[in-house]
Amino acid sequence: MEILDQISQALQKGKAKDVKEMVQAALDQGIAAQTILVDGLLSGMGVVGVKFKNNEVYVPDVLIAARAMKAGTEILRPQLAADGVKATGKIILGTVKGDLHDIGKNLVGMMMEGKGLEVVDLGVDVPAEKFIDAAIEHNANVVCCSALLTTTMGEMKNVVEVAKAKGVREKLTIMVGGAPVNDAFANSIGADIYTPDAASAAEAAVAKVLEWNAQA
Ligand code: B1M
Repeated sequence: MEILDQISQALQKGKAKDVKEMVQAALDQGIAAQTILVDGLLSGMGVVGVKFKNNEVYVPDVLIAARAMKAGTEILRPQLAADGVKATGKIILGTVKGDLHDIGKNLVGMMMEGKGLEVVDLGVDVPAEKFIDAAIEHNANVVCCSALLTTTMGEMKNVVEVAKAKGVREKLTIMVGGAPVNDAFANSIGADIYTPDAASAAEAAVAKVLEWNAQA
């Protein structure tokens, strides 16, 4: 669809206002929020990622593209994950220590909120201790860690270790995700659940919260 391509192009150029308007126009045309996200916004960000890797664009260009991405996702927020099973419960969410990428994490949070969950978003560059302290403080059973760098994904193991050290491992479901993370890595560090995208993360969190609520 032409408008999705236009959204992708505008995002690549970092035109936040145009992205916002076009995302709204696409919604008005009846295009599903998930389609706009994947084939418009994420498609554009994918191109930026490749150019970034090839040194064809630089950090400031990526930052303005990221700003445009955020503007677009905010418009989609009410529509994303509005359907499906819902649950009441608290989730602790953050991007691990040393990592400043937050677009994926924010999408995860948005979709979880769309499913009725209360998300305590700790932001970016979050040390392992802070994830676990927040879970204890908020009496939450699900901790969600995002990492986008191969150099920071190891911090997720620290989250698991700190949970053990503080004696709360058995009371927590530790979920991990982000581009360099996979099932094998999640298993190797002793995390409970890996999901590849925000929608499946939200579904898995709902399922876990329902299980924890049933045990309470
Ligand atoms: Co950076 N960066 N970046 N970057 N950046 C990547 C990740 C990179 C792959 C680019 C590349 O080389 N092609 C590369 C990592 C290489 C590696 O480690 N393998 C990279 C690098 C190297 C860096 C710097 C080191 C660059 C430098 O300074 N020299 C630096 C590091 C800064 C730091 O964090 N300490 C850096 C900086 C930045 C910006 C600040 C400029 C900006 C971030 C802005 C922001 O987030 N506010 C940025 C961006 C935007 C990117 C790319 C282009 C896009 C990332 C993104 O937002 N994607 C990225 C290249 C790429 O991914 N194509 C790149 C869209 C987002 C929706 O996807 O976050 O993957 P993602 O989330 C997905 C899934 O992964 C999943 O759900 C989402 C989709 O539904 N998901 C989860 C995410 N978290 C989850 C948690 C879950 C479950 C699923 O459960 C808990």
